[in-house]
Amino acid sequence: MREEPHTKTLAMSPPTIKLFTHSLCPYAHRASLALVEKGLRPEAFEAHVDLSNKPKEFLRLNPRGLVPAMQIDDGEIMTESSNIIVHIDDVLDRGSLTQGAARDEILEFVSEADGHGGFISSGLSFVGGGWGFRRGMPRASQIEQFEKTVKSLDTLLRSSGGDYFFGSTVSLADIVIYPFAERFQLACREFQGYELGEAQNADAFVLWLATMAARDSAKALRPNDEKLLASWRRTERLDYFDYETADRENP
Ligand SMILES: N[C@@H](CCC(=O)N[C@@H](CS)C(=O)NCC(=O)O)C(=O)O
Repeated sequence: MREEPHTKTLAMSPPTIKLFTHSLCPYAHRASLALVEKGLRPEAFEAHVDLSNKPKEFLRLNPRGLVPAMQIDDGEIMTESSNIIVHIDDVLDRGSLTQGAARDEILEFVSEADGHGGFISSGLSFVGGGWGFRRGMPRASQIEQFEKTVKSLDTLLRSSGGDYFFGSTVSLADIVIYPFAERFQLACREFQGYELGEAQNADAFVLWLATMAARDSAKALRPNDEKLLASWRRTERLDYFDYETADRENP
């Protein structure tokens, strides 16, 4: 059998990806989801950082000290989860996450996901505000704003022609929202006694949550709910892992 020239083997070899992450951080969860959807195993790319005791080496590479931060083949460190997931989709061939004609719409959706008044900012304010949890329902205006964003995601799903925000395959749009949706669903049930999506008859959104939760990527990256809830009840903070050692295996 004729051997392939060595240079070709090198050109074809996939990039080495190192994701500085905290396995309980919802922003970092976006990057991990994108990488697992591309066929990588978490063990192959995760460099877990204890945010309550950041290693000097991590701060030297990434002085702002936030996760996620990604490094490809010893290249420059890249930060900001929404940029990182777009880059992942661009550099890894397998299974486009910005497929077809909707690419521009998906990229716009991703770049606006963290905006003021969107699902994420109004969800954080619904469950407590400032990354804390509050027991009981928030003010009427906070309920109204959050429900409006859930409704608008529900409307997008109803018109998408598939189970996901932009059609019948998962995209970066689903990935940018899901880590927060997963946490809000659990937190709303626990702290507000409120079923996310059901109060507004957002059936398509409820179905989407179940569809996403059943994906292998989501299952591989989800901590045990009961253990996570125990820490949430004790600390009453979504970002408790910034202040104490914890990870997906020991949330
Ligand atoms: N806008 C950033 C937010 C990242 C972020 O806030 N990460 C938190 C963990 S969830 C963090 O690194 N916290 C450590 C700190 O604040 O020192 C992104 O989208 O990547």
